[in-house]
Amino acid sequence: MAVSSDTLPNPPGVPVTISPTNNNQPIWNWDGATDTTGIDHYIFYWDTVPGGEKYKSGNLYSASFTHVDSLTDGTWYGKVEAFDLDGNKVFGGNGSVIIDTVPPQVTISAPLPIIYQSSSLPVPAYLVIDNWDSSPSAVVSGWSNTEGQHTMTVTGTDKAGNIGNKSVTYTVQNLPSSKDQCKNNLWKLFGFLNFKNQGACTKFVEKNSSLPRNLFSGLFH
Ligand SMILES: [Ca+2]
Ligand SMILES: [Ca+2]
Repeated sequence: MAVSSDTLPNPPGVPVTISPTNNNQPIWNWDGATDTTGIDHYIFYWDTVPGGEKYKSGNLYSASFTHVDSLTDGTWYGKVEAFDLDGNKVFGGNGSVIIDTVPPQVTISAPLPIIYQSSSLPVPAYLVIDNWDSSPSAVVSGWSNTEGQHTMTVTGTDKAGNIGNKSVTYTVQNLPSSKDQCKNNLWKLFGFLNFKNQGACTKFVEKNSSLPRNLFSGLFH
């Protein structure tokens, strides 16, 4: 029964949730309101402006609210209204959450998907840009200057936990420096030199062994 002398509830706490987040159905929790005759229920309000009341929940009988409809990316504000058993009501303060569901974009400028020699393979060069996070983390894996095919991957992660990545596959192939590297069809490994047979490979080795090394290294990437 309502009594006219009933006092307003002590307001509920500011609603809190993990922020930033890529969960667009976040869960808010708050410290419950208190009242001399007891709290009956809460209503949670949310909007894109602080204190706004564009959207609201139904009656909540615990100090928690989970969005059923997904929030769009951006900053959202939430506040709680507490109702006591006599129908008196009071608002708590504004909480906020940043929703970001867009992963960082990764671009790789080096190495290129081509053949390099070990000595001229460039170090990884890349850019990681995010729609919201001004400094997303970047992790490089798979870069190697040993001979063979390698796939280098750059993985970017923003503060909301979204992950974006890009990969490049390149080959490290050094020039043959001994005739043994031409034998038993091994000359076919040097496809970028366009050898027609083992003899062509052997001639290449003979010719280049007499060239100064610095001139030699300028011939290819
Ligand atoms: Ca009261
Ligand atoms: Ca993002």
